[in-house]
Amino acid sequence: MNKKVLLINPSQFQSYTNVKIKGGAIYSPSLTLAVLAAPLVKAGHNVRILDLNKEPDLDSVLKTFSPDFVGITFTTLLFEEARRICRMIKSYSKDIIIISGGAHSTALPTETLKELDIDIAVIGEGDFSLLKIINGENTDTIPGITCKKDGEIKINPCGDYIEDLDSLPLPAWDLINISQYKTTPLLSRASPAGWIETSRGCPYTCGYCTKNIFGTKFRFKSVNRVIEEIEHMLKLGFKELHIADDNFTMDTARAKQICEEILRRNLKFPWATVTGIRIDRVDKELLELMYKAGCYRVYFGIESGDQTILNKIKKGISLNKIREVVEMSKNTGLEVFGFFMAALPGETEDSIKKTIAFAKSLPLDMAKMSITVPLPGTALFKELDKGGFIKTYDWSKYNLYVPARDVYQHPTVSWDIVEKYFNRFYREFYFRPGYMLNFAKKNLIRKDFFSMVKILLETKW
Ligand code: B12
Repeated sequence: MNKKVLLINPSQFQSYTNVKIKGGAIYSPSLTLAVLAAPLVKAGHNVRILDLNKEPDLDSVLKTFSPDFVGITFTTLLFEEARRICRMIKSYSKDIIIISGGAHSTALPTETLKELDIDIAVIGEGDFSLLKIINGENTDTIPGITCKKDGEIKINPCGDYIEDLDSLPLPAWDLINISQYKTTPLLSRASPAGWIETSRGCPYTCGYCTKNIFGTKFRFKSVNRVIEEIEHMLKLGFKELHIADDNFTMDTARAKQICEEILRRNLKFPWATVTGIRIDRVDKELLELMYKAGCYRVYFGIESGDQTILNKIKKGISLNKIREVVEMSKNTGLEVFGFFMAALPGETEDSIKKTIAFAKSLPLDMAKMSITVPLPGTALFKELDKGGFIKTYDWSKYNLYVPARDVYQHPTVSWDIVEKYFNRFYREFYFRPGYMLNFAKKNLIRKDFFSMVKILLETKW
């Protein structure tokens, strides 16, 4: 029997409260919910996607749509927002079955079920487990879900990861009014920009990264499937695409074939690797192909300017290699964005100084530094928790833009030092006369130049 399913994307305001460059936060249509909706729509269920970043009035949607099921996605940072939403839904009707999923539910399913007014927490990939729940299959038989049974919490062991990603239906973007989304000019050339997922999983073991959703095996969509998804998104009105993969260029040959097929089909659209690619998973030929195929900016996870720290977090890259690849990317014509982290394991005043100096020494177009927060489900969280360094499990304090003095005691550096150099990083990187001149020269031709300047002027440096 067809069910009415409401999929909710919570307001991300909580996550970005203290973000340095306010205008740098991305508010795009939710890839997660478009992906989860697709198998449900294909099975004939009546699905609605509600993005509270765009339509905050949950109450009226509950009244007009009166769903049988609600699915909610949230990161750890949005836990309190999820709590508020679930409480609202249950106070509207106790009969609505609430299902949670995503990074936090996967890391702490039992706690999530205990703490929130939800009925089921899905662990890992939810594409088919959600469908089974909505189809009314016996919850005892559905792998990777946690639910309440006779007052007890029952966890069903996870099944295998989805091996054939081409078997997933195309994301149900048509359930979202994408025209209401405007992507910040700092992180886009055209708007609206949309997220595309071409692979899942990453074999690398960076300690601060959440691996428990998609695991360590690199699984990927075929070149034809990726192109089919690109054409689908462009036809629906997306003007730019952002790669959402953990490790898009893990298989450099596949990445090259994707670029070659974009060129062969003469698809013209700007795109960028916004969630970061690895320095050691690109080469000159691939970078040139990416640039020719419309990629205008590559984002690299650089993290630190201190080799000891990079080794300690098992990043597996060298400072020399970083410089070589950043320069190679620039020579190709690509813009380069560097991600850095403060307060990584082993951090000292000296190492954070090195990171700032290193960031300024590279020909980067933009850079972002976030604070290392031990997120549940990561090796770093386990290590700090075991060592007694974690101070609170109040997830609302887990924010990546403020020194995490309330979250944990850092074993090697004080939060005053981190705060001092975190602010210094942005001032010293962006307020270099040469950099500002270059930024102006490069962007003066852009029609949204002044809105970019407005964003930077509104930033509390
Ligand atoms: C792309 C991305 C973003 C995009 C958002 C894309 C989107 N989904 O709309 C942007 C740039 C906006 C973003 C922002 C942030 N992100 Co982010 N992001 C990612 C990334 C790289 C891919 C996520 C994605 O879209 N994957 C594709 C979709 C299809 O997969 P999915 O979302 O995981 O959903 C699947 C399952 O998780 C599950 N599922 C998820 N939700 C639900 C809900 C239900 C009901 C069910 C049944 C199943 C289910 O089923 C889905 C299909 O299999 C992940 C890394 C990762 N490996 O997951 C990090 C990740 C989710 N982000 C993370 C973080 C911390 C953030 C930020 C806080 C970082 C920051 N700098 O501020 C912000 C804040 C945003 C927020 N919501 O709080 C962490 C979350 C960890 C945690 N414990 O919460 C991750 C896991 C990165 C990491 N490696 O640690 N992110």
